[in-house]
Amino acid sequence: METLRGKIISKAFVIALGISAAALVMLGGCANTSGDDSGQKTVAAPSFSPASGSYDSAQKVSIATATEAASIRYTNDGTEPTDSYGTLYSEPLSVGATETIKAIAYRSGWTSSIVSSSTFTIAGVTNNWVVGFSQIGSESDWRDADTRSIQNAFNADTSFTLLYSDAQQKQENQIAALRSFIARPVDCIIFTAIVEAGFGTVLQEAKTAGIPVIMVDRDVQSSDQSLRKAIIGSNFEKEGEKAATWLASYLTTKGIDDGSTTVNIVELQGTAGSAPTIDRKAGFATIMAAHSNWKITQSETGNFTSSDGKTVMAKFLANDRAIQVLYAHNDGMALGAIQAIKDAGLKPGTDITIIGVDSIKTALQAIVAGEMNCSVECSPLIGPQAVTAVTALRNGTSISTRIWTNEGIFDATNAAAALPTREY
Ligand code: GYE
Repeated sequence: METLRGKIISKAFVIALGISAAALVMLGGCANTSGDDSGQKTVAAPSFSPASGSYDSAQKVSIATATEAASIRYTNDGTEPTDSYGTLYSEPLSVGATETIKAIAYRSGWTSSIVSSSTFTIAGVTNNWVVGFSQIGSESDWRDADTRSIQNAFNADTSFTLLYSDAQQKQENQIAALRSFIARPVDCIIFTAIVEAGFGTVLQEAKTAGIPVIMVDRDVQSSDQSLRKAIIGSNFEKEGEKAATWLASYLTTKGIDDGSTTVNIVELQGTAGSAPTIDRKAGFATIMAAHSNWKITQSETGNFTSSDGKTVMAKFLANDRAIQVLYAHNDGMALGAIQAIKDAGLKPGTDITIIGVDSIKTALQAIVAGEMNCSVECSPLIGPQAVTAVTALRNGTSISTRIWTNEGIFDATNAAAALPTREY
């Protein structure tokens, strides 16, 4: 998908110039292939349109490279983009307040371009709100869909300028990003807390500076919740309960659980100390309390990533092949675990009942293929609700401190029907 989007950008650029792709390759080749000692070609540096400068009104800024089939990543929080860091460029950015955009262009097998940087000074725009968004990283498909939803929703409304900051899974990066938003100062902060604890001081700094903070997805610990305005997201504890409730009825129907023989369950937890890990574990445990024969025999973090899900599941299986159920705190880890189960010569979805959370497209496909049994939905499409909440704050309207997202559950009875319209 990412490469495809990159291609679309380059195509659009080619069409805009009215020259053939072949000519452009040559142009790219001549313009920037002085290359390195290995003879590898270098991607042409991105250019901005309009160019950097002072403007009286909000601008739609396009970024392009002369190299065909190259992708572009950019940042607007002062950090340096690389071929794996920064937002993948897909459409013109709405710039309604002064900001510096840095961009890099890259293509597989080529040397990446230098980083181009452009500062846009916007004067005379009075009603624009600058919103700083501190995201935790891109550990899962869910996270990428969540980032896109928020960026697209704010980008679509030219009265907002969204400064996006990717913490790359590090709490200290989030604290630094929040401090830079406070120093600017932005009008509002959108914040997803990587873990619940440890953000009290910086949230107090935002409050003292009079900058409202709206949490999306992951909240901070309860003792710090008075420091933020609201939380928009899912009920993670309910998700854990739904997973266990579904499991109870499935195991009974399949004759796997007679109510007294031990049911051997393993658990792949998400990021340690994060709200969804704490709550998904707790919700599952609540329902499990009514099933005295269910036993969690092994439980470890897979950090919400597919690769760790695979590694940890392989370890679980090496310790014990008699596992009957896998409860994974997200689908990405469940999908990684499916690989480990196959590698161990077992049949996922049959020998081991597998439940995940998120309901990403690839999990629904695994359900349809019979390799996974259930996924509890957790929607990442929070952008529109975030825009509504920030707009209300700008208008001086009060907002609810708890804004829920709507969610269901998928298994073999409804996964196939949902796939064609699934957005993430
Ligand atoms: O379930 C997982 C992601 O915080 C709800 O984080 C989110 C979780 C989601 O990486 O896939």
